[in-house]
Amino acid sequence: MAMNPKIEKELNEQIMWELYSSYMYLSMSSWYESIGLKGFANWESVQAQEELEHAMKFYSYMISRGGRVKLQAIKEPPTEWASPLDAFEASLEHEKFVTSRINLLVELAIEERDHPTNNMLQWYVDEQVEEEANAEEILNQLRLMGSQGNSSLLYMLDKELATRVYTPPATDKKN
Ligand code: OFO
Repeated sequence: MAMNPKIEKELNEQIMWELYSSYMYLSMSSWYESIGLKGFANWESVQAQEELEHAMKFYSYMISRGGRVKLQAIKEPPTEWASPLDAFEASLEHEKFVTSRINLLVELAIEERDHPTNNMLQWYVDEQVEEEANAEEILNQLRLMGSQGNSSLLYMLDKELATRVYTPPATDKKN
């Protein structure tokens, strides 16, 4: 059993983008640690773990379809940002890019009549709605504080972001 080569190529590229997402959020996490925003650092580290999970979900799917996974180079992420506002603007922009990649994959699966791949991708379609909404929600709070940041509000938001916990995926066969 072999995979459609066009789909296989794009899924391999997508694994790289998900790993890049993980790398970028981990880089954000370390930057937040360096400026003393431990709650923000926690939030980004959970995000980095979720992105690894996204990459592994594609990986397992490819293997289950007889595809050949070929890992690609992951580019170096930025290591600092001008402010938390700047970092969340970059996150939202990146998630919009990832959404456009998922849409492209769905369109390709439909074009190639690859129904299982189209079906698998619907999880990512829903996930991207959540990914963009999460980044946007925090971005809006940061915008309300003003670009200079109101330190007591920032402290409160940091406390809130400290509560995010990584939940490993359920061991459902589809996940
Ligand atoms: Fe994988 O969702 Fe963000 O990038």
